[in-house]
Amino acid sequence: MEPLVYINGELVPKSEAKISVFDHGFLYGDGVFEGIRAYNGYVFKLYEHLDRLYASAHTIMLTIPMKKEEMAEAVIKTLRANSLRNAYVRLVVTRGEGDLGLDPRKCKKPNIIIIAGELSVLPKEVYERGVRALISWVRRDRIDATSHEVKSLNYLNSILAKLEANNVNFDEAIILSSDGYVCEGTAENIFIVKKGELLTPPTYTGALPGITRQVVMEIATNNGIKVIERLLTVHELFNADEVFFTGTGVEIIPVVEISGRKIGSGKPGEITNIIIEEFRKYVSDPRNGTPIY
Ligand code: PXG
Repeated sequence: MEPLVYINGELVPKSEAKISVFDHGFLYGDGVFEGIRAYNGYVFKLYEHLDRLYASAHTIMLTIPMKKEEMAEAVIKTLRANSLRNAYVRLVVTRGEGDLGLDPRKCKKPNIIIIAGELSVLPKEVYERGVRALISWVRRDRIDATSHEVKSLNYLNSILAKLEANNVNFDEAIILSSDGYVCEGTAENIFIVKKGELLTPPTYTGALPGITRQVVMEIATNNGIKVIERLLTVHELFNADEVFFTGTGVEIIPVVEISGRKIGSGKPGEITNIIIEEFRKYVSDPRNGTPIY
């Protein structure tokens, strides 16, 4: 059976799931989205994702014509319709159909799209050996510009960095803030381990306030690992004992090389492995999700 896609309240087969070419999400990247995972029949941190979606929409002055509870039901309905228990959910809200000018006032009705499927971001062997990352020449958009604190449909900033990594056969890129501090990956937050402590950049570097990041901070604290949120320099990154990325897509993945410098032992680190193990337990705990069935 063909997968079913939710579009504005209806479930339509994938081959018929279409949006107008006049949609400003397509014409201008005008819209917001979320990437959500479901584990063992529970949508992981669904309300945290919805809070972030509605916050992103608020900043870009896009009124989502649905209450959060209705949106939660729509996500669950889409997963049920596709008989999924473990899945990746892409929830997109666009400005809607307008004309050929960018003025958002021309768009009368946002389009709400929910796609449920599978996602694998990096190959399995990269999880085992660790990521080889490149520091990109592309800086994160400034916080007073198209800040990635907003999860908008503008991902060219990340795509440029990803292209650069792809061009030289690296697995992923690390993006610096406009003033040269470590910010994040293309679709991941970043953590370093130094002398047994966990450090991560604040979101005012222009990074997305990641939900996996929040969970990792909680897991670390609960396991007696001190977490510090502060600006990090490239020098500190190169000289970290361990580095890892977090995100809904990659989950948690070790970083073992950055722009030619070996990180720590050059193998996935001890604390990283503890966090990965605890994260697996955390996501399979029903208390951290919303039941689908
Ligand atoms: N930074 C950026 C710029 C992101 O886009 C994260 C950090 C991690 O946030 P979460 O809340 O996921 O821990 C993201 C997440 C995709 C995809 O298909 C992108 C993300 C998540 C899932 C899938 O490209 N971005």
